[in-house]
Amino acid sequence: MKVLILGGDGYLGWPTAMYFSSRGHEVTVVDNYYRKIISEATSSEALLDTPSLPVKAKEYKKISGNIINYIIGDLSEYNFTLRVFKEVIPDTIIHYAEQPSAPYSMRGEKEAIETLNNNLNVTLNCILATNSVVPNAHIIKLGTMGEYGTPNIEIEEGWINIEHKGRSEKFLFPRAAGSLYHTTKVLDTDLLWFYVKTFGLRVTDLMQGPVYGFETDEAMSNEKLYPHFHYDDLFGTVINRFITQAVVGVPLTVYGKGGQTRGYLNIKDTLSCVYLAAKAPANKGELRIFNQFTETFSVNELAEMVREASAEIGINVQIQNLVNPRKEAESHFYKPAHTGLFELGLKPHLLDNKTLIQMIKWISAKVDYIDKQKILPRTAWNKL
Ligand code: USQ
Repeated sequence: MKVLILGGDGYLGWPTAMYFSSRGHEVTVVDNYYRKIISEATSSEALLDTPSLPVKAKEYKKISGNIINYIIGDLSEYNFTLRVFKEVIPDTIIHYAEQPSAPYSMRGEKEAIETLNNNLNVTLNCILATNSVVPNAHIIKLGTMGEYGTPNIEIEEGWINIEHKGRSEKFLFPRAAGSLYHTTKVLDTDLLWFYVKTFGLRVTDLMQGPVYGFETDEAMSNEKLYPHFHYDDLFGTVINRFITQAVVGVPLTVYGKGGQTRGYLNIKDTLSCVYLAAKAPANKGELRIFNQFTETFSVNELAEMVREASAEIGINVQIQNLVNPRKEAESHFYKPAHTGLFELGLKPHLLDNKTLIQMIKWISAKVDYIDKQKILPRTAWNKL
């Protein structure tokens, strides 16, 4: 496959590039370092400074012999996007090029506008350029489980049949996002669905839960090839944050009552899921939706697991319930379906003590780089 990865410098973008490349596919990544720029602008730098794409591509070639092509530019500009598509002529487009942080999108007016403009413009440009240059190509779009929110009924994989007054119809499962960022993903899905119907595109929308981890087989322990690891309140996801907090001696920051339950997955499983979706593309005119996570946990359960794993290697961890900076249900029903990717062959890496301890040990070796000022929540939902 000729694979075009939009957002190829990101936490998931770069590991995905290596994953496809190491399996013999021709990979081009595009990025404008937006994530890095806004991390720096908000004092939320990643744990380690990751090199630029040219340096990473060179390092990767050294250890694997494979070439990853890179193009630097802003995919929210249509002319640039069109040029990239004409240059690459992809079979598969993997679209990660979005502002990925819920707290960042709720930080203020500037960040809200930026998130909405970037995320929707890139999605629309991706759709239009695909239709114009490669209408048979497969778009794989990273959505989020947060599109569904936490309804009091079981969550289906994307679609639901509804019977109403004696008639029935299939609809997108009702969405109820909990931040502006999550709302942009709902709007992305609506855009994709509209153009799947209109242009007959083939699209897979992956509703992914929070991801944890940093180590992937393709990096071959070369830390220059690791993704950005964030532990700050804006860009760090909860498991990555708890592990860092355990190492640096900050009580684990459970927001509110801690009953918030989500579907989680190891970064290695993100890569397999995207690969499985790419190998078995959606049909023309199909918007295929998979719920992409391997197991569910409440925040309290995660905090307990991190405390136990830490205790095994002699680290004493405290847990603290903070006033929740977000507006979200803190104790709720949660039962999402997630069979589609398993049916395609997903073999999950589940969260166990061994995985947690490995992560804790790796972070422990970097303890001098951890800045405690970045840990407590610096932004709240009701500020806007
Ligand atoms: N949480 C805490 N303490 C913390 C950080 C988070 O209790 O220190 C809680 C949050 O309140 C939330 C849960 O943990 O209930 C998950 O938070 P998160 O920051 O790990 O994840 P979230 O903001 O929802 O976003 C992340 C990614 C986003 C992706 C999403 C999937 O940043 O790109 O779309 O996970 S999902 O959560 O299923 O919508």
